[in-house]
This record gives sequence, C-alpha cells and structure tokens, in this order.
Amino acid sequence: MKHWKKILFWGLAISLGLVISLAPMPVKATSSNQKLFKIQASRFAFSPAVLAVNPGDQVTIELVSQDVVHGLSIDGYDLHLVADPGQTASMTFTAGQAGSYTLRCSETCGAMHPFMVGKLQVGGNDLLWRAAGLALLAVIAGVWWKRV
Ligand SMILES: [Cu+2]
Repeated sequence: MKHWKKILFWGLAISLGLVISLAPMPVKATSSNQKLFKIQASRFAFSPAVLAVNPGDQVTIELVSQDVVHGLSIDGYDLHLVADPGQTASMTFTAGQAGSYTLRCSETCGAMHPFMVGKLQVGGNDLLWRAAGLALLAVIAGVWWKRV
C-alpha cells in the first residue's frame, strides 16, 4: 500500500472513531419528561420489573401491593416506599446519572424476599450504540485495509 493511502486510511478511521465515541446525542440532552409507573408487588416479584427512564426525568412510582406488605427501594437513591396489602403508595423523584440500578423489596415478605428485585434503567443505551458503532467501524476498516 502506498504511503499516502495508509495516512488517509488511518486518518479516516481515527476521525470516524472519534465521532462515534464523542458525538453528543442531541435527542436526549434536553428532554426531561414525566414518567409514571404503576408497579404491582406480589410475592416475590415486581411487575413491571424493569423501568426505563432517561436522566433528568421526573419519575413517579405507584406501588400497589397485592398480598402482603411490600416495600421498594432503589440502589443509589435515598428513597423508600412501603405499600400495605391492597394499598397504593407513591413517590416522585428525579432520575440521576445513566446506569442500571437495582430495585429491591425493602420489607421482609417471605422466603424468596431477597430475590424480589427489579431494575431502574436510566438512559445508558448511548454506550451500547457507540460500542456497536465502533465494532462496525473496525470491521469495515479491516475489510478496506485488505482491499487497498
Ligand atoms: Cu416483598
């Protein structure tokens, strides 16, 4: 391969890689939405168990207990809800940094209580897309490298 072609190749590959890694995601940056989740709690599961929000969202959780007393706390958040049987308890909070946070039942509700968990998924798809983009770029660059 000629010298200038190598320079062009690496220049393009590196700048594309930087764009994929660092480009801001304009869609999510400004959106702050209200999200309402009605979660049914029963031995030994939350339904729904996965809550997907974006950073900055105002999140309201209504916890409904269908059998015994259940609670809800979220790792990394100073929050605590307790719902008596047949009752609804609610709380509102602002979603923080992107990441995956475990929801836990905070009231001992029976034998499988430690496994009564769920997930608060805050944004976080960005990283996945960027990783996929970089992988794709590596494949394309590899093919191109062999052809030129
Ligand atoms: Cu429970």
